Amino acid sequence: MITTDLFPAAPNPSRHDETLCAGAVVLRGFALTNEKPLLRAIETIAAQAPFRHLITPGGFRMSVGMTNAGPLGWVSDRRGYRYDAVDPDSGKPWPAMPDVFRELAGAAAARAGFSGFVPDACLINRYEPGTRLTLHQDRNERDLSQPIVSVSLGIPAVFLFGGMQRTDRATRIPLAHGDVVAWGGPARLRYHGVLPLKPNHHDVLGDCRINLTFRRAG
Ligand code: MD3
Ligand code: FE
Repeated sequence: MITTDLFPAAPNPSRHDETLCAGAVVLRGFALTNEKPLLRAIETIAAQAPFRHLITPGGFRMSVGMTNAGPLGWVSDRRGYRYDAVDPDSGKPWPAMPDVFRELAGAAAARAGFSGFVPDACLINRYEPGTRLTLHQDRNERDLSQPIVSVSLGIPAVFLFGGMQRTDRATRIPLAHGDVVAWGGPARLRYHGVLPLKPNHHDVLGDCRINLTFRRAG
């Protein structure tokens, strides 16, 4: 019998995989096979929990639009950054994590060398031309030995990958529609960000970029 497995469970590195440094692997085009189910799932989530511009603890409106799926969602307000089971705009739980999300994240993590990754949070970031994300660390998750998996969709972006201190020199990594990156181990606490997006157009997503970040938050 012939079986087709879009996301093989066993690590099966392709020659397109790029190791950026210990713990950081780019899987070019890894999300393309499930492009349509992913985009449909994002539409369903955004209909229940619309993208919104959160306020930083310092009082600034984030230029990135955000929503979440899964048992926990990342939120920011004047009180700080945290994960919460409830969408503060609706008072309801965040939309469920679609199977296609969980399976893609687990398969990408396994291929990058992080087996057994089961995310409980998916932060969905929406960028328009001009939108940026300043250098930061992701450290609100309980278990920092768990990786983060990111999926880029829509117009391209330049990702900034820095060091363990904000002032360390950052390398620039172009990320295109369908690219997946897994970050863990010694890369987990590296500073990172996204340069302001250039005006561009994507045939399916229009003038926007959507990034999914899968986390084990709780
Ligand atoms: C490297 N998002 O949501 S994803 C974020 O493209 C975030 O929307 C960016 O940074 C985006 O927090 C970048 C890539 C990423 C995510 C987490 C990381 C890179 C990381 C954690 C540690 C090191
Ligand atoms: Fe981040």
